Amino acid sequence: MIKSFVKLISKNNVLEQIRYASQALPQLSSEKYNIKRKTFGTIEPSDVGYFRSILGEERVLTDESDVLPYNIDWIKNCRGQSRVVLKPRSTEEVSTILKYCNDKRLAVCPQGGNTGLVGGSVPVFDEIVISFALMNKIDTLDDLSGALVCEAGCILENLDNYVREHGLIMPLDLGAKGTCHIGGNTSTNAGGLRLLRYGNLHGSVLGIEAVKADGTVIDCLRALKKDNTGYHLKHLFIGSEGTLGLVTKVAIHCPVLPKSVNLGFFGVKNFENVLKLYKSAKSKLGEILSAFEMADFDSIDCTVKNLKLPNPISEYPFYVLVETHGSDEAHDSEKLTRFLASEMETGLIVDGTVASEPAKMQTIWNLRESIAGAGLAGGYVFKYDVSIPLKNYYDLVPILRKRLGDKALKVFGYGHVGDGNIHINVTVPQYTKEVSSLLEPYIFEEVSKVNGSISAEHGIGFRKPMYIHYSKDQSALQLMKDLKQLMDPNGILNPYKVLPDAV
Ligand code: FAD
Ligand code: 2HG
Ligand code: ZN
Repeated sequence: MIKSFVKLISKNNVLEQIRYASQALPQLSSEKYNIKRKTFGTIEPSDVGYFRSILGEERVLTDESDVLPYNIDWIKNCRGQSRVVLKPRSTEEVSTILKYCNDKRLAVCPQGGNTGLVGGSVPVFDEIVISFALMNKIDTLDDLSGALVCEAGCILENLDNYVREHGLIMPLDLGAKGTCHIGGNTSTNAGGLRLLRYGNLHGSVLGIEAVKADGTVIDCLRALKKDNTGYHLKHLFIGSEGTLGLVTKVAIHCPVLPKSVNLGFFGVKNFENVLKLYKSAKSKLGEILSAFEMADFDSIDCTVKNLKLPNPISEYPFYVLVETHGSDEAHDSEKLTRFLASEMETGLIVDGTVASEPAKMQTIWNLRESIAGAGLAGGYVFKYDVSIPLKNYYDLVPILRKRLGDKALKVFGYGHVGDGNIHINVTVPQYTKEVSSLLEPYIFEEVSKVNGSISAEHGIGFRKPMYIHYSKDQSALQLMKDLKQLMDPNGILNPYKVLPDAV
């Protein structure tokens, strides 16, 4: 066990270091959340023998210390009890594994980079983990249309580095890019930092190859922008978190690498001004605006202190990060600098800095992207990822501070203002049922009252099926259940996730 953690700590990655700083194992998910095992088959030595006959010794992990990291999620909230990890290298192998598991009623948990934040990527009981880590080949890139076709296990950052050499970028970017897989991104319909500009994966993903529970390979891997031939089946796999099929290949549209990139980091005195600034940025920066992110004082303070990262400006109640992607450096940087100057005059921006040098921009982005891991240093973090109408966007943060009082170390809010998506993090020394019950279902009730969504971009996973009804109507839930029944009649794909037990 220790061996695996040490191996991971040695990675030169500040977020990974924080994540594994504590050797304490999280409580078993089944105990913590009082879940009963469903009547699936139990893995026998003969099953392991079968998997070894297809994959060989090395791609079937059974040693406890090798399997452990696959049982624990990124925020160390969930812990499953899997005893087997399979590492297929091809769609055919995935298909053979699933056919066998379906025949024997063995449940499986697909896993990409295991950066998911809702416990969807790790087993709950003894589900077999199917890791996509070795399915990491790039098939084709058409640098004229921008269509990239690759296997599900390709790491997002590796893909971005690859397409950049061909004058393109990946249409999504997130703090977990160095670890998450494109198959995981697709399965969660990940949003990220530039959704405002490049849209979500239902728009960018051109095609998908997936394997159904019974092993049937569904080939929807077209790399066309337009294809209106019947039902748009690829969408079933985008955001279904491994419950309808396992994504093996993805065709995705990559936008052109912007010739000019500029970044502003601003101090703002209150949230009302953050919203006014957003309105102004849309109007004054128009077509070049690529990101509009906000973080409150505690988000940045916690990140600066816990991760020892520099804050390029002084301390303010709110911070706003504005990025532009354009094609004319002189024009774009002048536009952003003018925006800063004029909004300093109006008082919407109190202080700020604008950068176009890659190193300085990286320092600012690093600060923003590290907020997700910063709270973990304090012990335990309750994370909520909700969509709220902009006028109510920040309301819950002060309400929760009051509600929790000294039961929380910090309550902070940050997120993708451009998408109406706020991340609320509540840090505590350790998980307690008392704090949990003050937060849930309270937050979801409040979100539902303003017609928000209880999951903006992270998904439902293991943590939220019991709350999905706050954002999904009964009729929609029934259709989800019908689709699940059709595509996975034995329920072996990622059980205990997404769908509530009773609809
Ligand atoms: P995993 O965590 O391994 O899996 C996620 C889900 O997808 C699970 O249900 C799993 O079973 C399923 N799955 C994985 N691969 C497959 C497959 N091939 N076929 C079928 N199902 C599969 N998310 C955002 O949306 N926006 C952000 O800005 C963002 N920032 C983050 C920053 C940090 C520091 C961290 C740790 C996480 C962040 N996330 C963000 C959450 C997470 O990175 C995304 O949900 C990501 O898309 C998960 O990809 P993954 O490969 O790690 O998938
Ligand atoms: C982000 O935007 C991620 O940084 C993570 O979606 C959010 O951890 C979180 O709360
Ligand atoms: Zn986010």
